[in-house]
Amino acid sequence: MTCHDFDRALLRRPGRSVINGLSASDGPAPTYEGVLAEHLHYAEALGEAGVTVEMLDPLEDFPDSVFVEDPALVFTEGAILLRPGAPTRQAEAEHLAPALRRHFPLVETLAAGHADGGDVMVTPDLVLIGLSGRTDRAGAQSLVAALDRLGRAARVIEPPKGALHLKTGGSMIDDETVLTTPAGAASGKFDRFRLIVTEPGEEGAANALRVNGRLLVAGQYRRTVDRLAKEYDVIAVATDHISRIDAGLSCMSLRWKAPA
Ligand code: CIR
Repeated sequence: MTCHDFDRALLRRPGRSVINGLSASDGPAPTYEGVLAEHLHYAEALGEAGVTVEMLDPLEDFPDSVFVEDPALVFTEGAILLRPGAPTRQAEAEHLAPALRRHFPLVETLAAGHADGGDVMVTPDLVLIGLSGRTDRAGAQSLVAALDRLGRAARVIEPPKGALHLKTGGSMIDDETVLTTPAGAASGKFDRFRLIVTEPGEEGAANALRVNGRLLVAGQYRRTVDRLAKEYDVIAVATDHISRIDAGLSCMSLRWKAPA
């Protein structure tokens, strides 16, 4: 089964409050205009890659709600509403529920614990769930059970330390290949895949997004973009502003293939 064929995506426009999104660093905050421009470019890139985008209205009370990947997980077979690990993000799931119910007849929920979609890596035969500061063991195990109800096999892994989410440090960019950081490669966690390592100082590029035949890569990481462009049909999308609130390219959409 290939895991990069999509024809639909759900996005949420950033609110002005996005400048107060969670960040582990004390560097400069993004500007609202900067995030908005990056989000628009991202939505256009998804369209260019063959996906129909639905844009939800901003939620000003939830600065991180533009990162719709974290409160849910979606597949052709159905959706799973998650329970994000950050206290300020937990209610994002209930705000996403009406849109998911419109698209998916089957919406599963987590029985216990916390899990963020950023910790979920879908591979052709297995869904990998990384434990993190956001995804605890109870949440990961509840997610394994919910995935099983959708007919998907899953495994819980201890990802390389130091990253916000599993996919901060690695992305499946085709059915055999993971793009990862030097730390991700050294961890051995992705050893069953072919690895491409981000160029020195460009760890932020590891959160890339494969959509159909195209590969969205954070444009400010020029050397990694050039390396990938030798092999993939790359669309460079800047993430200078959203990366200031610890985000990359996978987190701004939920993607799936509608049933035939
Ligand atoms: C957060 O800390 O939750 C947001 N500022 C960034 C979330 C990024 N999500 C993702 O990569 N899946």
